[in-house]
Parts: sequence; C-alpha cells; structure tokens
Amino acid sequence: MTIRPILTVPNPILREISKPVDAVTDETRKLMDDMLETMYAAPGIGLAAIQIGVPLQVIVMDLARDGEPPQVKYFVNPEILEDVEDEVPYDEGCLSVPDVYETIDRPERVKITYLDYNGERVTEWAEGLYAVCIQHEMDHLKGVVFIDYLSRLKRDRAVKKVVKAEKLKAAG
Ligand code: K1U
Ligand code: ZN
Repeated sequence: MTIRPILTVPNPILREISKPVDAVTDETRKLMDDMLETMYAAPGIGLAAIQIGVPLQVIVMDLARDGEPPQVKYFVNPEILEDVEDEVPYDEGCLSVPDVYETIDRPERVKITYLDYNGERVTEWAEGLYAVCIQHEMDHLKGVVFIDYLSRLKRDRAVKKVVKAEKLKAAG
C-alpha cells in the first residue's frame, strides 16, 4: 500500500467532476487500499479519490474512535436516493483544507446506494457522523469543497491560510 500526497485548495484538480467506475477490479481495490493508508496517515476519517488526484467516484471512510476496532467502509459510485428535510450542524474539517474547521448544516439522514470493496451493491440509511461524512465526501466527487458553503470572506480566508501554511512547509 502507498501513501499518496493529498491535494489542497486552491488546486484546480479538486474542482474536477469524478467519473463512475466501470467495474470494481483489483485496480480499484489497489486504489482503495492506497486511499485508506493515505487517510490513516493524514490522519482523517474519510477520503475521496480526487483528493489524491484520481477523478473516480471512490471514497473510503473509518469512523471508529480511538481505541475502537476499525469500521472501514468503501464506496464506489455512491448515490443519494433520499434525504430528510431536517438539517443538523456539524463542525467539519477537510484534509484538503488543513487546520480549518467550520460549522456546516446538512440533512441529518440520507439513504445511499453504492458498491462495496467486493463490488456488491449496498443500500442503507446513514445518520449522525456517517451522514455528515458521506455527504462531505460525495461533494468532493462533484468538485465541491466544504468551504464553498461559507461566505466569500470566510472561504478566501481559509484558502489564504492553507496557501501560507503550504509555503512555510515548502520553505522548511
Ligand atoms: O478531507 C476529507 O474529506 C476528510 C475529512 C472528513 C470529514 C471530517 C469531518 C466532517 C466531515 C468530513 C477529515 O477526515 S478531516 C479530519 C478529521 O475529521 C479527523 C482527524 C483525526 C481524528 C478525527 C477526525
Ligand atoms: Zn474533504
């Protein structure tokens, strides 16, 4: 498994629309393995393929808390079938916008369908952090980053903060 670099804003690749995967093959599984390794190394609780520069509809997630056994989930070609009207706020972060956390409102429950690691179809309701995270990750597949829900002022500040931090990192 390989840890791959995570793209950060304002990299235009993060704005690309991800394409559906034709079939879940060993190549797709290798991508998912690399994504999981990359997500754990970051560390994070979710990752979309476009965040490592691959424009395919693939997401990995592990919502286990410290000390809990892993709860790894893989999503290929996920779709939202239904959501509820009620929205809940959550303080979201994003590995592509490091060290920025902002409160975003999203539907509290969503019914999703996707192919898993073995290419089997799964259809289920997601709620709580699972609902927040899958909606955040599925936004990435549409080229949407969570700061897009903020005011222009807050969004610009967030991007500037990331660019400055990246410059400092590059300078050593
Ligand atoms: O960049 C990403 O898409 C991953 C992102 C997922 C996410 C977090 C919170 C709300 C919605 C979506 C992250 O993983 S940010 C890092 C993070 O939340 C975290 C990191 C270490 C421990 C616990 C959480
Ligand atoms: Zn993100």
